[in-house]
Amino acid sequence: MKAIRRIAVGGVVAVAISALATLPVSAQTSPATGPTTDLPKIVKVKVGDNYFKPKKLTIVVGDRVNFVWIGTAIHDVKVKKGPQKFESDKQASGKFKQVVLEPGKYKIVCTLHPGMEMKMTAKEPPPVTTSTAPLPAP
Ligand SMILES: [Cu+2]
Repeated sequence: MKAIRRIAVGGVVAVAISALATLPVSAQTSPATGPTTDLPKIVKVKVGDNYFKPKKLTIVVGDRVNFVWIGTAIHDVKVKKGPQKFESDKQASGKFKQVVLEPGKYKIVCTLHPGMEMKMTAKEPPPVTTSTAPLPAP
């Protein structure tokens, strides 16, 4: 019984952390007593004809960015500058999903169209404490 569970969980987790062996995963598995507000989200980014929408994006580490092609031309998604490198295929439709595990600032471009770019900031997840006071907006 235990063996089955290990295989099912291991397959998913191995893919997510393979690019980043140093990130502590244990923090996410601690038993939550309060509301779970730090669950990973799926954040949608549109890949249009020569633009990304939104052009500026802030996410939390662990979120999955879901790039969705909405135009007709061929584009790709590539981290030109940033702590975690990823890159999609060159494609005219479909999706590209990426879990972001490295905090920091990213510059994401389409390598086919100069000027087609976006900025993304990945924040550290809030520390696990008993305080639930919201931080003042900057
Ligand atoms: Cu493009």
